[in-house]
Amino acid sequence: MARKKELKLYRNIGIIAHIDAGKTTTTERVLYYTGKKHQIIEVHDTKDGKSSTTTDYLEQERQRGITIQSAAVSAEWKGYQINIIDTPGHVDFTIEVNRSLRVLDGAVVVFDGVAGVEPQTETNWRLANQYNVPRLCYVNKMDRIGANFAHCVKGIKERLGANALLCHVPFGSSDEFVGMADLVAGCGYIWDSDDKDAEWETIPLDQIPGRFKFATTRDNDWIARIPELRQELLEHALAQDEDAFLEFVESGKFDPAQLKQCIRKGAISGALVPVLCGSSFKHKGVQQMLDAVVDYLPYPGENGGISIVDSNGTVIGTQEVRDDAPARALAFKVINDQFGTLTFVRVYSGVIKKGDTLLNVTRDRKERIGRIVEVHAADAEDVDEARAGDICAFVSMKETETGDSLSSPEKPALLERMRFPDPVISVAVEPKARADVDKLSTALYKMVKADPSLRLEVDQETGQTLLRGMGELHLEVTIDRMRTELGVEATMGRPRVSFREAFGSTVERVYTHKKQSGGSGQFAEVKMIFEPLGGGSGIEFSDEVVGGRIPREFIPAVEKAIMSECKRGQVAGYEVVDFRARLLDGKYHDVDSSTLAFEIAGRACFREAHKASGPKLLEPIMRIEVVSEAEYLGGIIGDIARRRGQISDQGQKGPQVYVQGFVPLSEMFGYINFLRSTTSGRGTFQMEFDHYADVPAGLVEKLMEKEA
Ligand SMILES: Nc1nc2c(ncn2[C@@H]2O[C@H](COP(=O)(O)OP(=O)(O)OP(=O)(O)O)[C@@H](O)[C@H]2O)c(=O)[nH]1
Ligand SMILES: [Mg+2]
Repeated sequence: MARKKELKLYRNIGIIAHIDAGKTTTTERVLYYTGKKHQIIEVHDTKDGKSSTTTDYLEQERQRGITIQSAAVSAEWKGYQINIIDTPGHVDFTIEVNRSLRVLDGAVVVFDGVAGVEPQTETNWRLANQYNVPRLCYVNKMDRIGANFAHCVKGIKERLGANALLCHVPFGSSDEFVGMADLVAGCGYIWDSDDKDAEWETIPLDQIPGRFKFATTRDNDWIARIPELRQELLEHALAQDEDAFLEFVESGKFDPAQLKQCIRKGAISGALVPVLCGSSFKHKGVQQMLDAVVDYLPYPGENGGISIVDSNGTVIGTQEVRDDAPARALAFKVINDQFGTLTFVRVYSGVIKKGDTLLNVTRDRKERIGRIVEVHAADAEDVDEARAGDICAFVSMKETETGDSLSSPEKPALLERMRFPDPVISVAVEPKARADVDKLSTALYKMVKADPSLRLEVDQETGQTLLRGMGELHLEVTIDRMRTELGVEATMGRPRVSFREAFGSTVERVYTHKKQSGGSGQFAEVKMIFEPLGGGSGIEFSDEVVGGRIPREFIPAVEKAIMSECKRGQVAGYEVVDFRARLLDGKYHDVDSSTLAFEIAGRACFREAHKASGPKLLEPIMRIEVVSEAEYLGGIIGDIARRRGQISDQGQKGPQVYVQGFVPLSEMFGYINFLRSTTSGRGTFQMEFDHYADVPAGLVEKLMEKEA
């Protein structure tokens, strides 16, 4: 069977932004205008539980009015198939943006026209840079009081470092916002009402100045600058094509189709970032945004294929997006719901048919593809095959997890996976009813499998089950979803910080394990050096034994010992990270040496060396941004200092002020209560993990006391 639709007519895009910028609201409009949906539901009208937007269908999403998991929908626009993933903006759910961006070809970055660039916009922008995802900016909420296009564009250029290409200029702001100039098409669009079915009038650029007299100079200035901005856009965009640019400079002429081609080229290479504006809530600019998606964002593979890597993650090739190549796909999401287990994949090459057997290259296991479905938010539709460029889900896969590569068994290849964020906070979890211990562990295991930014651990001292995650909301929502989706009720302890430990200095150590008890004894000796490495570099083990002084078969036992013993450091029992363990030399005995003996020696050597190194305690440091009225600034800054924080930046954000800085997570619990009382409920804050840093020596004991 041939392809139903040419690859060039596909767009796989993500909608990404800071929390509350209007991603879900925009997605809802897209579904309406593309004829997929007849009724628009507003995010803030779903708390009663009676209705839900298409993409925020989880009970927890409706109640809180925020997106928690990314949801895919598809729509048809002017003959193009647009697959959209609506992602969450809350920092606790970054993993959803991360894994979506890994498999998408382009993104629309949504901005709140009042707030401009916000912390999570920056994080998501950096992720999109990492995965090399072309994007366009959509400045939403132009209808809100205080909407400021200039402030937003400035942020896009300065804080995101984007080469912004202004394609739109707003007509008015707040309740005067009626439309925008389209500098590419050379005309303006004016809506006659806020209704979802309102029509817009198209007028030539030269008629615009006479049409408006806005309340603010700022809005009038934009209108006055339209001719200059149009000229700027033309020069800026046509510079993508030398011939077109020269012709334009000499004659002032250009071909409109070529202009679009130039913008497309610049957007796909990342050299240009088209900037649009609108108000999704008031139904203005959404169709124009869809046109821009089709015009400027790439079809699958247009921006290059996916990297093929070896088992160490080193890039060794590229897989182009093509049907006539071996089947290769990347699993990016696993969910458990009423359909059973759904494994979402992005197919990069080949054709995968129902009934095929694929190889999970990551785990070296065969998987049969029983059913293939196209998923539309809460609904799924069976299909017979999936092709290069498609995003779909396989039903009831057994072994495959997020980040795994699936491939035709004859031509296996590992595809570059996504990186998962480190969880920084943990809670002890217990079943509500004692009898539910087993049910709870199965349910927790399922939740963790579906969300790679969660981790499950057992506290070796207390025997408690610990769930680690990205933030308090993340853990709360996980426990709540376990109740609604898997029917298991659990209680959560107080959230705790995930501390870590490190070597304080380089230490060399010899450890001899010797035991003589009656018959055969135990003997193993290891000589090792432990070297601290820089933050985030992980753990390395190198075998430098020469001359068979430790027989080959015993070396893995030493490595295993280090990898497991490092889970409990000598400061306070936290995981030891970022070091190199070099096994230099050792001794063995023909009869008495064994794998076990070397494992015991390795463990003891690690413990002694770590203790002797002057070990350090590390704590997560959060990047925070507080926004509030200027009058509370002094109180907020003083408080950050008391929490061992440091201010990195402060300034004006619309009518409010913002303060950015770095504060240890252990000082941030309950911060919301402080902020509410200090600012009479008007202040807001955001925080996200930034890095681990040493706990000052004098504080270790005090912090550990607080933890206990
Ligand atoms: N005034 C105005 N409000 C808007 C606009 N777009 C969205 N909103 C409102 O902003 C709030 C948040 O909108 P959402 O669409 O949920 O935002 P989101 O980006 O999906 O948020 P998260 O998924 O939680 O990150 C809702 O109350 C929307 O009605 C707009 O263009 N103008
Ligand atoms: Mg949302």
